[in-house]
Amino acid sequence: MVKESEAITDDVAELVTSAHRVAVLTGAGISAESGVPTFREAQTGLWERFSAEDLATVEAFENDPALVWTWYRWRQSLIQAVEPNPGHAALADWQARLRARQGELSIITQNVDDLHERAGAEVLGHLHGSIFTHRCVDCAEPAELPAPQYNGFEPPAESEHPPPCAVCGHGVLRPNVVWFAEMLPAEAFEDASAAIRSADLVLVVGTSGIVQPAASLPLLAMERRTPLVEVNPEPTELTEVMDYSLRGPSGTLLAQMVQASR
Ligand code: BV8
Ligand code: ZN
Repeated sequence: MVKESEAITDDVAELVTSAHRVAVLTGAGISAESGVPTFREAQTGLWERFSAEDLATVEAFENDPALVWTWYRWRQSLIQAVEPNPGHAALADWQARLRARQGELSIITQNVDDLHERAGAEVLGHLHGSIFTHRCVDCAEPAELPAPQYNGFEPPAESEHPPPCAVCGHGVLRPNVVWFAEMLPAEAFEDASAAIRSADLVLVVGTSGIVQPAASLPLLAMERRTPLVEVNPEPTELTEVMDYSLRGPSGTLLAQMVQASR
């Protein structure tokens, strides 16, 4: 039966202190305090009539390439304009301290941003790809692009078309994110599964637990009775399988957990 609390309890502090191999699954919520909207929040500007789920699909891109392309380039501008928050920093700090004593903290993220890395952490896998790299829809050749110049805090008034592929000349570019109904990168998913199977503590931070198959990863911990701790201001689809659910913002609670682990 999950134990919910708004602060770190003694038994969570004990788990954190004794953990040697930690696996952390993060979602959009860990970047919320940096100012990056979560996936379930309403869209604005050109995209206000759409949900993120409608836009993050091959069909949406084929149907209106400029609308979807601009959404990603604008989101990339926003991510570039914000900073990692104390939640990202806490995981980076904890990872370094565990590695210093031959332990490990594996970060598996659903996020397409680079805020974990910019906080100094190493990420084991980006299950849903990266917004920063691009490829041709036809020949799949990677393409180098200059950073987008949008104002990340002000949705653009009109959209721009995805550039043509310079290699094959007939495809257009797309971001290297995983769209709905697309397969996840196999290596990232396998590495994530292995890390969770060998962990002695699993954290689930800032995810609604709706999107599959990422949301099934914590079940690998439950099967082995590995302690499961959730950090989220709201209950989620995964709260019921947690041992502990810390009901608050990750920026505060992760910092408290890392403090307790010293
Ligand atoms: C797949 C990249 C196999 C793009 C994303 C029918 C047909 C086909 C597939 C399906 C189907 N029905 C279901 C599926 C499977 C589908 C799925 O799960 N759908 C859901 C909607 C039910 N999954 C897929 O399609 C996956 N592929 O299954 O392939 C296949 C192949 C062919 C046919 C069938 C199957 C691909 C899924 C990947 C999609 N791409 N992102 C982009 O970013 O634009 S997913 C996207 O949504 C994000 O990456 C993220 O992972 C996800 C949103 O989840 P969260 O991260 O949890 O974010 P969310 O906003 O939901 O929640 C934020 C949380 O933060 C909240 O709980 C909130 O309380 C909390 N929070 C807020 N503030 C804070 C906080 N927490 C802590 N601190 C705070 N301060
Ligand atoms: Zn091409």
